[in-house]
Amino acid sequence: MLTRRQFLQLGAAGGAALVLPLERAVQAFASGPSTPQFAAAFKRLPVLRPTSTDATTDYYNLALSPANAVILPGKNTPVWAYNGLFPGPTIKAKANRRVVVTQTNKLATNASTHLHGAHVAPSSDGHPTDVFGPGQSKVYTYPNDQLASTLWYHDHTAHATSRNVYMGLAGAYLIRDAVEAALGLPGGAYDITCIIQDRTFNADGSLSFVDSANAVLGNTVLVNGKPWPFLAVSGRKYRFRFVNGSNSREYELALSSNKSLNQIASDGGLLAQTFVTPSIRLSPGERAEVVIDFAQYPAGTKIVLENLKGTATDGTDSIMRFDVGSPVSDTSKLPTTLRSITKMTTAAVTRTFALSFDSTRRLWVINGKPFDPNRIDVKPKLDAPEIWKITNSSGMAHPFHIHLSMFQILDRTKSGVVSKPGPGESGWKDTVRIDPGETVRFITKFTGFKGRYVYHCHNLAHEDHDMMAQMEVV
Ligand SMILES: [Cu+2]
Repeated sequence: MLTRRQFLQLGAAGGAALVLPLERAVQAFASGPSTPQFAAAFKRLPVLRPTSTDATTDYYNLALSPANAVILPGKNTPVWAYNGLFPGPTIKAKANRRVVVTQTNKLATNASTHLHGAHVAPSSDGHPTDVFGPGQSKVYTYPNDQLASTLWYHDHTAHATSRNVYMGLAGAYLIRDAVEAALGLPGGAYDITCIIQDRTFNADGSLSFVDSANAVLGNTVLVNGKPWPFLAVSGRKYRFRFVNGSNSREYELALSSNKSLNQIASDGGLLAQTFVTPSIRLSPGERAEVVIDFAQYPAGTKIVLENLKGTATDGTDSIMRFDVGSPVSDTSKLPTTLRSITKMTTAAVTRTFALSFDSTRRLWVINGKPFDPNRIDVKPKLDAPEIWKITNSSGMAHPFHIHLSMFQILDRTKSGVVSKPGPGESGWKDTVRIDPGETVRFITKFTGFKGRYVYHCHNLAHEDHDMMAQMEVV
């Protein structure tokens, strides 16, 4: 009899065998984790302080520079960092209060910072060609006229995103609002962001980035820049904001206690209702927030956050561990009903997109075309709802991401079977996993800003090679 995990691993290995990237095939022979698991203490992401504030705006500075991170025991890892931190510092914003971030590039390479999930003007969106070079600065303005949500900022430079993010250019950006505050969810020290990224290291501790058009997969799972960390928790409720900041790896989060996760939010913020689920799939770029009540476990219990998509041979089937301590008083709540989400249902415009691999050019393409910043692929009208129908005819999954607006998934179709999105995918999204052979339809509306934005696969290997296209909102 197979366990659930063995079954899933078998399914993943069997179904994907033909498209297994080289990196992964090599890792399959690994005999165990590359570095000790659950030996490093969990690191909370530092929160960036504004340099000044006024009636409408908080002002921040970020410097992009080379830095040394201590990731593996006893070793230094040269990284490219925001303010010297791997990952970068967390920016905490309030809905409808502006944030202005002045970024200075002290790297020897171009940069362009995209705030993933943000509703912003094109000039602040971090378009792949809107780079600021070594020695230059750029001012990004974020209106935050959107719902409470877990966003993340990361580099988006054309054809260098995969390398730049791998080297460390990523950080969290949280938006809060009054609706969320009124729910009484776990807050303060009990509201914890976890940026999950996989990396491979050279013997000297340096990052081993090998550019690939298929997948950039690491054999070491980092959470907030620490390998497979352990987190001491009290016996009470915690809120975790999981960000899949990995280049190519998809995770499926589950608890080794076999208890369910209480999912409260996805990419664009709170779900309508808390979704109790045994596991959550998270492809690159996606976010999921959960509440875990550790009061249900005796002190001394150790619970691993597992990755049902990983493999035991290299340890990527684990992410981090919660070490449960004594119970403490807990006035926080886990409401069933979270936020009202008005369903979008009709649109006058339907666009179709085909995701495939161009085997002649060895590139990933959208509607047969690789990314060309001089070409406008679609021209959505401001404020006019659109349905996007995206078909993946390739052998690999693609996390499809659009800039400027959140969307609502309408349905998934595979082998002629149409299914509605599950509760965890029924809120606001900016990235949706499209499995091989699958068609996904979502509905969206581009509001607030006219101009050029990109949409692309968020497997950064695919994005760089060259599964990205451009829209101009008119
Ligand atoms: Cu892709």
